[in-house]
Amino acid sequence: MDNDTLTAGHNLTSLQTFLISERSKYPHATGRYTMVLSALSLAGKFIAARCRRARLEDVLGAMGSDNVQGEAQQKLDVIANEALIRSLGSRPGVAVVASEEDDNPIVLSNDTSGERPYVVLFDPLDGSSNLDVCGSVGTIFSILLHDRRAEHVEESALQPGLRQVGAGYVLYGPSTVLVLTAGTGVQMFVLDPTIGSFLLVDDDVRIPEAGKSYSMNTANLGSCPEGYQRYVEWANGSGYSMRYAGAMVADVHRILMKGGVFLYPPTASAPSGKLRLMYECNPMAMLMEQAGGKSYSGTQRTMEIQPDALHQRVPVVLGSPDEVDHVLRHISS
Ligand code: P6P
Repeated sequence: MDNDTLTAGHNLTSLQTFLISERSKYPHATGRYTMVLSALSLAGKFIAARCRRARLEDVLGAMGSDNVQGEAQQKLDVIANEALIRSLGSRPGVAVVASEEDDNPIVLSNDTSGERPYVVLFDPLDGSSNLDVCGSVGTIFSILLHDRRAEHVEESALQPGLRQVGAGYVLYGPSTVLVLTAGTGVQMFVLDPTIGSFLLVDDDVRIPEAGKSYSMNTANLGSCPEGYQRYVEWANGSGYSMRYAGAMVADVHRILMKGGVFLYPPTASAPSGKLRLMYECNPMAMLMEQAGGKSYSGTQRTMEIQPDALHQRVPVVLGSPDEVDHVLRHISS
């Protein structure tokens, strides 16, 4: 079997092998970044397993019985949140975690010696209501360097997206997919549940330049600014298709793979947009730009926004560069 056949058809690179290989490129690396990604991978595998059983456990919980650990049945998004906090908290390298599920950042260490250089923000189970209908859901994460100049360690969580040193998501769908970037391109892994490893399937993910597909909850269209209404009218008249799963990770992954544009504009019920800047839009923006795409919030590049609140919401337009440009042309005119 020649090398090409081996490389092309037989995936022999696990996430751990990939991380060790990447770390070897940086002689002064401490291994703490590797530990953070390893913790996120472990939590992702745990959450994937629980998602597979969510409906069954719900049935057990609905009978008023306790689960096997003697705990009252919990909503899976809380379980996912706990898994991420416990996985990250048990590893060196993380000073602060911030979650959609918690009002304030959680300080794991006030150590400013540099031994815990990272802040990890996440949406533990984005789109969790899709679980009730066996739809795809996801975990989204953003990694910042702990700003030791900050007077309070929590302030490290409020840095613009351009300061991210890593970002990614885990998509819990027919298969479990991990997509991540550390600023040198985008890599994609698929979980092989028979061996419990994420295996590398693409070491340089590139988004198609264009794709005649948009992803938006058009039920909100009537309350969106007129530019978005003009864009949708133009797209519908230009032979575009519309796909919308109602879970950001599922919709964004489709666009990363096939091309197109994802939009969540300002609406009457969400005047600043619905999606959160720090742990939804910024990590997705980094992934898009690293894969050759674009991400804007209105006419501003998403990652340039200076955050003023942890759970700040912003509008978002992200995807193929040509498709984002089509939207910007309509909302800027
Ligand atoms: P709507 C899920 O609730 C979520 O936060 C994102 O995953 C998704 O893109 C969006 O909200 C869906 O919102 O208003 O279309 O139901």
